Amino acid sequence: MSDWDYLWVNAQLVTMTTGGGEYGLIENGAIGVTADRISWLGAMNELPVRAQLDSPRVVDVKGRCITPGLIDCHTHLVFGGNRAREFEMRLKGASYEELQRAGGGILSTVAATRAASEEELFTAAKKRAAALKREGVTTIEVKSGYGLDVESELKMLRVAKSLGDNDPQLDVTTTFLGAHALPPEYASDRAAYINLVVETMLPRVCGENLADAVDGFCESIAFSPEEIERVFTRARELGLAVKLHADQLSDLNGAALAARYDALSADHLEYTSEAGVSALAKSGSVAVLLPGAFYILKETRLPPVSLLRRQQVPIAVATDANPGSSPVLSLLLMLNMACTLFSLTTEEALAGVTRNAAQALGLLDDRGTLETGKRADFVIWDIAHPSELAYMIGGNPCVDIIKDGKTV
Ligand code: DI6
Ligand code: FE
Repeated sequence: MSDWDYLWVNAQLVTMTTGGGEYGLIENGAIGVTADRISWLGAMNELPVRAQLDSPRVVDVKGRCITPGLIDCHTHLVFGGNRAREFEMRLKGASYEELQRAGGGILSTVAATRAASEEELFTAAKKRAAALKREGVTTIEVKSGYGLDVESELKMLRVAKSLGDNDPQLDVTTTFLGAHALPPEYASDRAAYINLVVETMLPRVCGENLADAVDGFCESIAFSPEEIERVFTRARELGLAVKLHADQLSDLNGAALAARYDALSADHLEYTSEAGVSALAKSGSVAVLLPGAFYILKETRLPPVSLLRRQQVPIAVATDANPGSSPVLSLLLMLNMACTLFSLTTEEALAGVTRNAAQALGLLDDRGTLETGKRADFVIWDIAHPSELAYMIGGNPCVDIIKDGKTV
């Protein structure tokens, strides 16, 4: 029986491939793996006649749904301390921007992250990753950006990378976010900090192979479009892909800026204009929506979902897991919020944490859908229809996770 090493049968296969029906659904299907790849996939009645369904290598999932492994394509999972006290202050009326300008916000996490050892950061991040994993997450992106000096940024990236080492369920991609906030020691010399990022941090990060991509926070409380351009220019010279925190709190034409550098994604986008959406459509960048940050900051300005749809920009959804604007460790909750807050369909939301999240990480050839030849990362859910994943809040229906062809 050479078609597969293991076969899962009687499944609702939520393939998330495009061109077929909703969710790329194959009702009453089977999926086989050989080594770490999907080697057979189709309807039960198309199984080869020689298939021996009573073999111990065959698992009957009894009508449950199987989706691709979930992908969280935007997280800040590595950080020191937390900002629960700041959450209290915001509830009493302080705004996120006020706290940031007063030296709190990101900078308070920077102080805690600099003070933490690599081991402490790892232990805390590993716990957060475990929460994501329980809900069927098999790939995450993790950013630096709370170190903001050479050694602390490298420390964060090493910790982020090591989250995936020896973890049978989790692949980690890392992103260098040196342009996240201006560190206090450069408060009076912005250009000198950007020089440090461009001339010292980026070459070190690249030389030590610590990042798959480069991100920036383009915002009045962070960095200007011109400053981000300096970082992106150097990143592209070094052969690194870019992505951007764009137009979250104001429209600085961040989406168009990201598009000019062929960004993998532009993220947030609440204030993105129609021209920004058109630019993303042309560059083929993914729009990553982050409903957790929108919710926590009690934002009212909605991302331009109808325009993104009309211009066929792929939409991803992520947790933005971070200690300030999105203390969120549930990607399933983000599915619900993307639907209720941003009016995505349940199918769009699920595509946002599978196919389009894979594209946002440049990994669509390898994962993100159920197709033969792709990595055998998938999740068995105790649900009868994929809409249930976005519909229910709480009560995690994940029953089994297969990563690289192996049950974990
Ligand atoms: N992502 C970020 O990087 C910033 N906002 C966001 O949505 C700030 C994160 C933080 O407050 O620590
Ligand atoms: Fe973020």
